[in-house]
Amino acid sequence: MIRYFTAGESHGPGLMAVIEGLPANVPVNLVRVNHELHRRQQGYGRGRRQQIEKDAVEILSGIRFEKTLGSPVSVLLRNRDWKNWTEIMAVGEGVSKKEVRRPRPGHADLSGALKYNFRDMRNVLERSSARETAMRVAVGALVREMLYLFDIEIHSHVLELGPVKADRSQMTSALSGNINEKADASPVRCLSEKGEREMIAAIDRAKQEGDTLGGVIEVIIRGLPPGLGSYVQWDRKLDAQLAMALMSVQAVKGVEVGLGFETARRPGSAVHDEIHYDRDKGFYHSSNNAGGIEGGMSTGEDIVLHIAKKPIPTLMKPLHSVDIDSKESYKAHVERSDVTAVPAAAVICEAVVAPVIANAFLEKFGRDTLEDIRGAYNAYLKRIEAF
Ligand code: EPS
Repeated sequence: MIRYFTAGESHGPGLMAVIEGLPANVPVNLVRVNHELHRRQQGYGRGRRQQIEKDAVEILSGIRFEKTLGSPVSVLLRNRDWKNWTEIMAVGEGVSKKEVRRPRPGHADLSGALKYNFRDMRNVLERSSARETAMRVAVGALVREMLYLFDIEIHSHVLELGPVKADRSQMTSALSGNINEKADASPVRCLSEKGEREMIAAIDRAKQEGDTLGGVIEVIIRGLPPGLGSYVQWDRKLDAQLAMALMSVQAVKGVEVGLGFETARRPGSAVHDEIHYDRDKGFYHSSNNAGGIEGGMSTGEDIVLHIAKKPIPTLMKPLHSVDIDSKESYKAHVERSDVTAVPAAAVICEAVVAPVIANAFLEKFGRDTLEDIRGAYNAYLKRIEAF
């Protein structure tokens, strides 16, 4: 299966990953991979860091003549900001400046310092920073190179940002088309123009007030055949695996599949998607409240996920905290940050679900080489058609 690890500190020399399990002979377009990194750097309400960085991958192994070898793919992404931090983040002897002693409520600072016995909480924040998501987007982008070949698409857009809830009835045409194309054109990835205006105004207000905003993201995965994932064992359930991947994204506090929490409030007759059959289409559902997953398996409908991201914990008007040395009350540490990173988080959510989907796909259709996978996939589609 596809496994990967990331490494790297936010202001260290760079980020890296080793990805194992990508099948052999998958064509890789690095321009497209780097474009995913560019998408993550967008979004209204971000701080100055994104003006410093121009994220692009260097491949150190696993790809030859623009195709995967089936061997581990190792990826490097250098931090341009490193040149400003060489002394503070030195691997050898350095200068201990910019120490962090007043933990930010909502950040990993305090629990991390207690756990690893650090008196300078920079040691925690450098790794817990959402900068790490740049590498996860690179990994997701490489995995998506395989998914494209089977017409599997992963889209995202922003439904809510802070107090603003975009009106879904104004999005219908956008939702049926190429969602990413439209969302990419919006500075807040919102498919409704009114929603976009209101979100931008809310970000401006939060910035003035020294505050930050979270939001709700929708991820839509299209083009999956039915039967990926499994009901037979708890850790093989596709929804469980997707939820884990999404909950691992910095600042994510909730994940819903399809109607999610709303299913708990409705009777069964108003929740479950009725089944139909059509000679051309085969089996299909007349609605998709299940969000494309039943019994831990894909149904063949779009997979629809909602992700709640909390506001970034670094507030320019900081909350109450305690100095870990003096134990006296102080305002929390302030460090350069973003007012919101919800639009970027949507792109990150697309990326982290890609390895989960690819693994479910490879589990069903084999894994060593693209040709074998294609053969198994086509045979499965034929069998389903004749079912
Ligand atoms: C981020 C880079 C960081 C932050 C942000 C995300 O850069 P810097 O700390 O140099 O400004 O902008 O990280 C956080 C908000 C956080 O709490 O860690 C990025 O590349 O996405």
